[in-house]
Amino acid sequence: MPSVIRCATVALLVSAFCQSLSAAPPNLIVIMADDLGYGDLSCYDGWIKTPRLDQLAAGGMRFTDFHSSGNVCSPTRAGLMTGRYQQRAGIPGVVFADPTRAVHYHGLQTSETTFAEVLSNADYATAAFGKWHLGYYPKYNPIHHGFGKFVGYVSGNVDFFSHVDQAGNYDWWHQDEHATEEGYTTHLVTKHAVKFIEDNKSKPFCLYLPHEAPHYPYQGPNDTPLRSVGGKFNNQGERKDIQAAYSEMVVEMDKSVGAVVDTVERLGLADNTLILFFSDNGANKNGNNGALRGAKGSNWEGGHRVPCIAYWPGKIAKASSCDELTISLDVMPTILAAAGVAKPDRNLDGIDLLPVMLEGKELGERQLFWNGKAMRDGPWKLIVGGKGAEKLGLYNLKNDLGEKKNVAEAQPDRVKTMLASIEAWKKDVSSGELVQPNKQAEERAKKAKDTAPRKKKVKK
Ligand SMILES: [Ca+2]
Repeated sequence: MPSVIRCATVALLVSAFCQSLSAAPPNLIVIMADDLGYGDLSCYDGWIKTPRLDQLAAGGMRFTDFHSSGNVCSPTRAGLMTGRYQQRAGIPGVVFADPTRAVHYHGLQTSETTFAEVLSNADYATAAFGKWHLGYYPKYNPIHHGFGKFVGYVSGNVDFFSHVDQAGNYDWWHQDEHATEEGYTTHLVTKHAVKFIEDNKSKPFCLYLPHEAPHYPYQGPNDTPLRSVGGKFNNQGERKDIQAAYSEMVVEMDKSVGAVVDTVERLGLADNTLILFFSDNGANKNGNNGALRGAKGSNWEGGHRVPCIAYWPGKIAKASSCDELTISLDVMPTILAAAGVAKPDRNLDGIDLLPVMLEGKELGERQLFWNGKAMRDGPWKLIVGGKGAEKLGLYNLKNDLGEKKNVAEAQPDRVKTMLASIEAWKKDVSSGELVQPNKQAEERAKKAKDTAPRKKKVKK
């Protein structure tokens, strides 16, 4: 072959190879903290030094008006998995560990479509390492929702060392079977995450890493196990210096984020990997929600406005910030768009944020809803009830982030319109089929109650 033709052929091959490289679907990493507040991280002017998350923010985009769709754990997770308000999946509240409550038997039904399922059907390797909290029973396990791998726990929290949940049950799983694995929860899920990235460096992957930190029990990496199966214990842990423990837990999670980023960089995958980090709801009183009113469980901003960082070197502008109104429901449409994979054939409530992240575009005004008790319409927040909100309140968050100045009386027309929107939303999200096995659940709860050992009466 003449050398000119040979060179041309090589050039063509190199060009085709480069094109196939640039066209490779990106890797997707979704990291979620548990109960981390708006005022906890140093990159949000918070009280805990988190150098690795700060680096992520410095190298990417920091959201200032990002929200979890729930103000407690399970609902946000159901919304995150499906890209739809969690009420549509029949998970408006926490799936409790207590077997005498019907809701204990609820979970994410396989009739729902998760982002993992869609990506897995598009040949992505998928895995979840950490907290599931979308059903206690094997039939609800992540492996039945599109995740090829699952290591972690299915309840709301476990002892960071013994992996016993707060009802006294052992709760550590490999796939849908109990497994014994020694170590501190944060370290274990990180180990599995790093290995998963290494194992899948040559094909597109989606890693979901829902951390336990900084949810109670308040245990740092140098503490000892507290809970045993069937034993009696204080759910929160035994440390008196709870804030110090909380801080240690956040620091370990920060290191975990660093380990994931380092792995992606070491394998040369950074430019083709989108990393999202956020929290599933606001902090409780042991954490910090900055200038926001309220805390976890409330419909005030402190219950659901959370830190969120997007990182994709070369694609998302460094040290950028986004003030658009965004929500955890947006994660699914965003990562599917990044992957170039079509959305499932059903309406999603979230929207694709890539135009915001990659081109700095504005979303325009949008409405968001929390539990049928609060809503946003642009800068306006209407709150009609829930923890600590006895009376109807209207706040303009643009100049009143702390929800201190109730202007409901001065704006009756706006209140009326927003109340009508909440009613319409409630009707809309309850219009689907009931997906939880309620009758069965009630029967099982009753049986558990009837067979539970009776508590001794305590004399006064
Ligand atoms: Ca939570």
